[in-house]
Amino acid sequence: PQPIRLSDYRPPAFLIDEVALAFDLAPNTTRVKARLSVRRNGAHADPLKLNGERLKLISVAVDGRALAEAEREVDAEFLTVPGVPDAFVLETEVEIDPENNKALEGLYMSGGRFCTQCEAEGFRKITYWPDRPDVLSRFTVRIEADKAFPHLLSNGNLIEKGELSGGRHYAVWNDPFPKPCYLFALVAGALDVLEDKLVTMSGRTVDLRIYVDPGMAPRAAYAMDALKRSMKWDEEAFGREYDLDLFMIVAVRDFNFGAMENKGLNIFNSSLLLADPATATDMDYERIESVVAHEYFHNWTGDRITCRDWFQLCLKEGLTVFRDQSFSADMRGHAVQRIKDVKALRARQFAEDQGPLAHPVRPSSYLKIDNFYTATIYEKGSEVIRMLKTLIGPEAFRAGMDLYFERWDGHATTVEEFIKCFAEASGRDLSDFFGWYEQAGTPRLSLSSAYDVARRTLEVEIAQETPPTPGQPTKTALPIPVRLGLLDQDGRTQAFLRDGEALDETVVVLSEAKTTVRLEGVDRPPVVSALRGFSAPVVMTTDAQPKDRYVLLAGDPDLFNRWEAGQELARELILARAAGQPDEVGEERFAEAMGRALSDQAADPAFKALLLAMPSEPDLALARQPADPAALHEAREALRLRLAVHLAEDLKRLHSGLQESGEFSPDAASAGRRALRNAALELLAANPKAETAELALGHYRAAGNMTDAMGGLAALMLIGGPEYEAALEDFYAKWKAEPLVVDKWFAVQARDPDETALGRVMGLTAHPAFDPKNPNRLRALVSTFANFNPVRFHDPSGAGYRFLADQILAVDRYNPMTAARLVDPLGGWRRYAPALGQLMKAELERILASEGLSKNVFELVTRALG
Ligand code: B3K
Ligand code: ZN
Repeated sequence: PQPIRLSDYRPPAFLIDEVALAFDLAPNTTRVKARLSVRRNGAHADPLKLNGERLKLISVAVDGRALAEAEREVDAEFLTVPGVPDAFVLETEVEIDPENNKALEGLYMSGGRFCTQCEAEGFRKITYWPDRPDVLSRFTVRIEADKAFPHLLSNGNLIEKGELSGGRHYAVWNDPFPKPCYLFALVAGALDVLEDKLVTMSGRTVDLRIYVDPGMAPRAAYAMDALKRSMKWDEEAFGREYDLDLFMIVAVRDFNFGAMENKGLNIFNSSLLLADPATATDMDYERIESVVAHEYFHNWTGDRITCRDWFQLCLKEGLTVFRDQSFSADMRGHAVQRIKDVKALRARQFAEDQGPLAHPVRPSSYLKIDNFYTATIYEKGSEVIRMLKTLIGPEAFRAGMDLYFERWDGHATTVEEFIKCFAEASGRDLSDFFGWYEQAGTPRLSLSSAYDVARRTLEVEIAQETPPTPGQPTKTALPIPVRLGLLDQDGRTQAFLRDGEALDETVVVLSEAKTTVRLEGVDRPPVVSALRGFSAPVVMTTDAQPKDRYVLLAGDPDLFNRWEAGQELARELILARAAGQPDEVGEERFAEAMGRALSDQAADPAFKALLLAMPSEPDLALARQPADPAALHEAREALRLRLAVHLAEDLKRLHSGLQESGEFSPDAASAGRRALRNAALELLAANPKAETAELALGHYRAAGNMTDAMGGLAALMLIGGPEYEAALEDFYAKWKAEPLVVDKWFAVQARDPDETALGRVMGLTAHPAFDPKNPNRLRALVSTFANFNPVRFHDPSGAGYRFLADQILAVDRYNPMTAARLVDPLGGWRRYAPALGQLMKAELERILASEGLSKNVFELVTRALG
């Protein structure tokens, strides 16, 4: 297969201003008629070439005249019509089979309902079309179906509906906003609806509707609340008002990823929409809030302004993640949100950047764009915008956004044009900044400082270097904002002078390989708190001593760095132990410090819960290579055990003291208290005594909500034994009719670090409730195992790798997009000890040698091996 390159971009040969689609829905034989007003774009004599896959062509007509077979060309990917006029009406009719569409792309069926997923290139499975994001058209959509499908939905406004003979009915929708076809959506079927209203900033009333499985409407209440808060927030933070009179969200059970921002008709994976205290955890609530916001925010950053081509994906995704993270920070607290976002960035994006799948935020070639919906495009894409805001300041940033909305509304554009808006608004030359979009890899910073007592000056030197990534052997220096402040040895903030200005904190912008700043008026020996708030997506090492980290852990006013100091200390202790050099004294000292941090009455429980969680095993595996997952697991557990023993009384006190009484509330403060209580239990579970098992079982049994039930079950899983087995059984019996809860039941077993876990996981693929055609269920078991259970996935026998490869091959036969998403855990093979790495590589080679591989899996496996 030939890669697609950014440098080959050409404007579309034909534009389509208007389209009328008519769907005659039937599970196996849906007819789609399309009437396109086509116009030649520029002076050329090219034929009209439309994408179309898996379509049964019934007819084609130009300006009302049916074309004979010789007048058009059809193959597996295109319909080509030569010699067309400069402006004409093209009519096509095709037949498709939604029921047998298990790729879940295009028009398919889920739970007996019709639904669509078109981004990135699914619309070509619905009708013949120039399937690219820079063709913007006004859609009118007529849907006709049996009345067994009572709701007939599409984008925009409902303009007509009515009854037909033979038990059928129809609806006609019109979307006044020109849009690319990837934002098209259609839903038809039996649904319950939760309705609400919102008055926008200009006083317009918008109808809000969330459509869910019959009986589930109460579980959409939290999503509705999150939607209303998102709409208000976008008005306040960005001046963006919603533009249609109706906003709809539909939940579907079978969905390849989280959710989709189709204009006026978002479609959600039900796992990211439905919640009530009995079935959803606080983490689910949190994700629902952020994803509802994310998809809503796309209305401006994605729908009103879209991407010129798919290389510009970060233009909408990085920016929209930045917006949703800012929203969540306002809803739930900035420090806690930042810590969670950075944890996710490190776990996914840093790992990606260190492996063969590393790519720039704006890649320059691809085989299947579906493979580029990555942590780099999304999370690093957001970090880049965050840095931009730090560099030019909040006012210039807002002015740049305003300019972007004003200039590009209604268009498809590029990252260059986006950055240009900020350069203009700030009057700054941002040409260097563009390197962040084009250069892959995580920059490494090393910071050293020298304090001159006599002169009371501190010289801080920061060097940067980005290691090579595939296709980019040499790297250039990037502009990197490093936010820093000083403490004294007692943990008090120390003011200083920079260029004569008295400050508590400053941003040092690195622009060269090495940058030095001199801070004056530093009266007392300083402790440097650098990269506050994680001001850039980099890995930083410093010359700080453990004692400095203890100062930061105890009192850095920047909570991110306070947390980071704890993580750094823990990481070093675990790595030392994994390398056979345990620092027992250091471990005791760390436990002491954690005890003090826990007793800090002023600290937010959600923050303390984060402090208590030791760096994850995947995080540790990135810190030193080659990684030995078994040694890391053991060393991490040893540190956890020491904390559990040392802090036993504090943890038990926390656990009993935070017990909830009264009604469940999903708000951040209540969630934070539950998080801390469950974190205390999780830590206690590192000490698998009979007493702990009893405590965990009691916790599980007494749980009045899913957060605590899962907290108890997860602790029991870590402890193992008959209590765990009993709880597992009880849990399944209780929840077997609730698909989203059954997913949790599969996932907890997939995370089990016990030796028996791989056998258990393999056994679970034969469980009657395991349905690999449902991506949620597949991910709950297979992806959880491969990504979050390193010690069992990296079984020295290679059985974990073989299991994953078998799953990839099986799923690839019907759902390439989801199969490709499972490849990632094998991609890191070079980072592991050769005995493991070679086994991983062998599985990648086995996959590659299989016949009939999809382009999606082919591309990722080839790159992983490359
Ligand atoms: N834009 C969609 C992602 C589509 C993924 C296609 N493979 C959801 C989102 O980022 O909001
Ligand atoms: Zn998005």
